[in-house]
This record gives sequence, structure tokens and C-alpha cells, in this order.
Amino acid sequence: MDNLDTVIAAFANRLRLAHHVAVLTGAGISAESGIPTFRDAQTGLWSHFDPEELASPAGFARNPTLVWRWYAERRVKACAAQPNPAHYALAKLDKHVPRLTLITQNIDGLHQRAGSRNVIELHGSLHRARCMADGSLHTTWDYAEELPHCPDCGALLRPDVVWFGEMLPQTALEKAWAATLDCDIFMSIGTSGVVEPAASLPRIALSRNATVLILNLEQQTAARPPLFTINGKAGEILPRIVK
Ligand code: BJW
Repeated sequence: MDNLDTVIAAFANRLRLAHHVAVLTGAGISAESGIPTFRDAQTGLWSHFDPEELASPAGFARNPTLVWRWYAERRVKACAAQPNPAHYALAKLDKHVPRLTLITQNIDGLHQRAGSRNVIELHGSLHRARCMADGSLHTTWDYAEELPHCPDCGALLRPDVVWFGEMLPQTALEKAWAATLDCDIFMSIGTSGVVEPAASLPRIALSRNATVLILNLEQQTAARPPLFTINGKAGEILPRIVK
């Protein structure tokens, strides 16, 4: 058994005894589905696009057409992408543990398409638009050349996502906090852990004596239980943990 096998086996053993597993996912879990992450130096969205222009309320106010075009393109790509083995492993885990709370920062909808239920979307969804006037949500909007408007009141629609400086959806955040405080196992998968408040969740779970797994492609610092770190692709490692 090499070291990776040992860590996987030790973590899988703890998972078998778990009562409540909380999972936080980030862009890395969808990378193997062909969806770019944000902060990869070569392929990350923020290496080509300016978050101030595309993911801030001020950027949208300045140029809603530019922002809508970017999100519409990303929605087309997300719809064309397929869930990968990591998404499917988490959907399977849901059936193996007494309770699972899946918290995602992703807006692509791939967890739901893999079969996960009750996904907590901390940063919104590419598949919804929100009325700037009354806050109503719309899933049937379309962006071609014209900016989309609310079918009820005619006001401008915006993507129903969370931009920098904006509050996260309150109910989603409350559920995420509650699961983090309650869980006995917390798994953080494919996130750089730099964007708050999501970045704090693994630390909080650890401070509450939960077993914490950090799974990331990039090198992680060495750890020992109750903190497990695995350096690898989510789509290769998760199916080995959830058999
Ligand atoms: C793999 C892999 C593979 C690759 N397998 N792994 C406290 C301190 C400092 C600042 C703040 C603070 N509290 C709030 C802030 C401000 C701000 C913030 O955190 N800024 C920091 C960047 C400094 N936060 C906010 O503004 C949030 N709002 C808020 O807190 O409101 C209250 C408040 C406001 C202001 C001040 C104080 C309080 C809102 C954050 C909204 C984030 N929005 C975005 C865009 C969403 C819509 C869209 O998609 O367009 O969310 S930004 C972007 O980052 C997106 C992501 O969800 C988020 C996180 O990124 P993620 O998922 O971690 O992706 P990457 O690319 O960073 O990492 C991918 C990882 O995967 C890498 O590590 C790879 O190695 C790995 N990987 N392939 C496994 N196959």
C-alpha cells in the first residue's frame, strides 16, 4: 500500500462511521468536465477576464451587455458539459451515509445533473435570472442580442449569481453554516479556499472536531487525522473513496 492508498483507506473508514457528512465543492470538481476554474494561471477565467468588469455589481451597471454575453456563453458550455466521476461519486455517497449536505460554490448545475438532491448553491446558478426590480427568479430567460427583461414588470434581469461584495443568499448560507457546525465529517473538494465566506467552512468544521478532508489537484500541506489532505484529481480520487 502506498501512502495515497493508506490515506484513502483511513478516510473511507471514518466515512463508514459518519452520521452527517458536509461537502463543499468548488470549480475544481467541474474541471474534468471541461469547465474552466477561476484561478488556474493558464486556463482560469480570471487569467483572461477581469472580475471587476464581469463579476461585480459595478461592472454590470457599466456594461450589462458584456456581462450577459459572458454568462450566456458560460451557460451554453455548462449545458453541453457532462457530470464527471467526481459528481457521480458524491451523488452515490448521498445514498451511503445517514445524512449528507452538499454545499457548492459552482453555478453550473452539474451536481444536480449527476443526481444529487438538495444541493445548496452558495453563489447562485447560471440557469436562473433575477429581476433587478422585484427580485423574482426566472429560468426561461434568453439572451441573444437583446438584454433580457422581466416578463412580469419589464425591468432588467441579471444573472442570479453572487458577485464580489454581494451578500450570499441568506437561506443557503444559514444551511451551510448549520451543516458545518453539525457534521462529523467535512469534505472540501476542488476549491482554492480564498473566497469568503465559503473559505472559512473547513476551518470551522475542524475547530468543531469534525474530520476534515481537503482534496485538491495542487500540493497540499502534510496533515494527520482529523485533517486529511489528498493531492489529486477529484474525478480519480472520489470514486476510490466512495465504492
Ligand atoms: C482541482 C481539479 C481537479 C483543479 N480535482 N481539484 C473576508 C476577508 C477578505 C475578503 C472578504 C472577506 N469576506 C468577504 C470578502 C470579500 C470577498 C472575498 O472573499 N474576497 C477574497 C477573494 C479576498 N467575498 C465576497 O465578496 C462574498 N460576499 C460577501 O462575503 O458578502 C459580505 C461581505 C462583502 C464584502 C466585504 C465583507 C463582507 C461574495 C463572493 C462571491 C464570489 N463570486 C464568484 C463568482 C460567482 C459567479 C460566477 O461563477 O461567475 O464565485 S468569484 C469565483 O470564486 C466564484 C467561485 O465560486 C469562487 C471560488 O472559486 P473556487 O471554486 O475555489 O475556484 P478556484 O479557481 O479559485 O480554485 C479551483 C481549485 O480547484 C484550485 O485550487 C485547483 O487546484 C483545484 N482543481 N482541478 C481537484 N480535477
